[in-house]
Amino acid sequence: MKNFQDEKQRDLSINKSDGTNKFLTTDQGVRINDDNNSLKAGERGPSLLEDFILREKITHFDHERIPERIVHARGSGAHGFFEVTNPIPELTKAGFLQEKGQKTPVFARFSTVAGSRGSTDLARDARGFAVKFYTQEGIYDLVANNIPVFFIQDASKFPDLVHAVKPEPHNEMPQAASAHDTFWDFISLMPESMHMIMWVMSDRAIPRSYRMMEGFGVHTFRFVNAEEQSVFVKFHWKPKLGTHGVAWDEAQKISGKNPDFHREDLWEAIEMGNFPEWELGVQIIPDKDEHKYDFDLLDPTKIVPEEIVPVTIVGRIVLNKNPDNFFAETEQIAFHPGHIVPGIDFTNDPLLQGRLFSYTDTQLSRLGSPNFHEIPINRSVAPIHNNQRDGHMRQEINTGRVSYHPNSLGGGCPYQAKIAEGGFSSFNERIDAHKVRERSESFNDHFGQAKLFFNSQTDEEKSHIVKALRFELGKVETTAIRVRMLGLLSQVDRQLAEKVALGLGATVPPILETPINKGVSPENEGGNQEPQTVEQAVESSDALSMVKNPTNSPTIASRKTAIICADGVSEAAVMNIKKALKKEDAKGCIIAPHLGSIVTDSGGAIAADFSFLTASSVLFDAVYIPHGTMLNELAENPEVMEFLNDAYKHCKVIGADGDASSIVSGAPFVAEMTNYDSGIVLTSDIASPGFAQEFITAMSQHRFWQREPNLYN
Ligand code: HDD
Repeated sequence: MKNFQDEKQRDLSINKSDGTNKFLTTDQGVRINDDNNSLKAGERGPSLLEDFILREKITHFDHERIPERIVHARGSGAHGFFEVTNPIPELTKAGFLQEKGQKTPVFARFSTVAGSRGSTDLARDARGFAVKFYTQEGIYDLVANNIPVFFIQDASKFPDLVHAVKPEPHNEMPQAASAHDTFWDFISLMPESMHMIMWVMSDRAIPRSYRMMEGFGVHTFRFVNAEEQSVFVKFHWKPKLGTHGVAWDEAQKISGKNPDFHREDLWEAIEMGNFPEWELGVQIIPDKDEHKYDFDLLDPTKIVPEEIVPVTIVGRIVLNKNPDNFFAETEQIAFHPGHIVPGIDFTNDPLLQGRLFSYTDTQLSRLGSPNFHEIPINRSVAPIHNNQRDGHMRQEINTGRVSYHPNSLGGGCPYQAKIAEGGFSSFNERIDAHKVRERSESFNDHFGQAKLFFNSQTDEEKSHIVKALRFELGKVETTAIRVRMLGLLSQVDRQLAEKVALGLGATVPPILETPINKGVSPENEGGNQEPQTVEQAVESSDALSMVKNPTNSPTIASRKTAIICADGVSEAAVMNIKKALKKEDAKGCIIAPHLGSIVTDSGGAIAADFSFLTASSVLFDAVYIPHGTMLNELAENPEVMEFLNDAYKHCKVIGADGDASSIVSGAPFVAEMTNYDSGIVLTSDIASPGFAQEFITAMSQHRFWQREPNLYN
């Protein structure tokens, strides 16, 4: 099996163009002499139709946009590689998983789901986590999300779900937001969505960074080994930096201050050499255990708790190169859960089965041709030979007269591959069934795992879920929808429903045995969808909580600290914290009343990275005010107080030393504090040897959620 040492070998297959030191030409290669003036009859006369240079330029411009993705339109991507750390040839014959150290080039694209291409990164939403593996046996796409379950069980409901969450059709509002009537109307009638709703109302739906999200293949897939034996498999991505979110108030402010927050974060991390990294893990379920659990493995609204089937790590991805051109790569990349290689196969999950149709179909509409596989970012590194021909924008020049099989004129070529030669053959699953439009009764538990998720959260996380639901349902105008939702929530957790109801000024309805109260729409009455709650084998799972998540580590690598300065700041203090942060691969940014240079206490100069106008507290993970002779200027600056107040409200570390401590202790929020929490690092000493370390240790806790008023105390 050939190895890719780095992505350079793949780059060779990409058509790159660089205009440096080149003549400007038309698309036909004619050198252009004047690109600033159109051809006219006289210098003040009308433009001439014969100006082929103008017409070509404007025509191309007029056609520059392609339809954005129906969902996941807003995204960012990067190149990198996948490396096997723990080969599993006994489970799968997939060539890229066979040998330790084996590398495969990848391109990963992260996205929100509901918003348009230009919408904010910080919407409350699931995130897409799609990875294209350019394997030697063809393209393999793992088209995953950062949430391990989905809203619906059957693909036929996907257009309805998406119509409900997208801006409402009469007025195209709201953008990139689920907090509106049509979404909750649909959800309140779809009890199967309750598990996913718990996840999207949690901080998973407002990640701190794409680099700090888990990824999940959602469906159960199959691995198939060389003996054609199969096991069921669930895919997991585990982030090296742990799983972290932001506060909801912070997310909303970031959306205004920097809607490209996640895009910029991914780009900058890669430019700075802080390469994002995830481990790829698999949960393996033997074929014989298909019916062993109290949920159905084919039901995409269910997880397999890690306490029941642990995750085995098989490799890692590292993203180490930003795209050269957003459109050519990130926009034109075409993912498809049906892009699989020998050794990986599907299950009969009805959501997955529908996806297998949808993705090719959408590429035809979006990229406009069945030749989308020829776009450089979509090209397989494995050679392609078949009898597909022609179509819009065909790049390949197929030679010879034969474009059919079987043939004798072409010597029977290209010829079929035997399984032993790497030919794909579907897993030989036995199917013996009636043709029905029905859902299996084993899909009916809509509340059991929603409860498991909720029970696995810390009190702070539960509190966030209540507040998110109060926000979302608070934006719903139709009272009946709110009440219906409270009815469904009460079947997840009575206290949760009551706390949400309190914020809405409503009462939780009694659980009546009427379909409407269970969320089932009147048309479904008598259908086979009566929701149930099944007792779970585990009561709580740490992997489901972001705070207790086993992926979390104390690293502060690539986190950003705002160092608030003004003329007279202590140069030694600034250098000290910057050095300490750099040692941890974190960054200190100088924020000052103006851009340019800040004069330090020793007469030196420090360059400001941002002014108070171009920076904001919500764009940083921590705030530090060094001592110096600038006390009065900063203490009287309302922008400084806003910085500190937001940092406090969003549960971040705040630090100050020497006389600067008094700025923090004079801040209004100090009055609210019952005791100095560990996220406030103050010292009156101007040369405290342990200060920087204490600040960094506090930062490594990421957020001090216990600071917030907690609804579960
Ligand atoms: Fe999907 C895009 C993930 C259900 C139909 N989906 C898309 C992307 C991701 C997912 C990550 C963006 C890929 C990229 O970056 O280009 N989708 C999921 C997951 C699902 C899921 C994890 C449930 C487990 N999707 C789903 C269903 C359908 C679709 C049930 C249709 C029946 N998804 C699409 C699509 C998209 C898409 C409309 C839009 C753009 C694209 O495919 O290329 O076909």
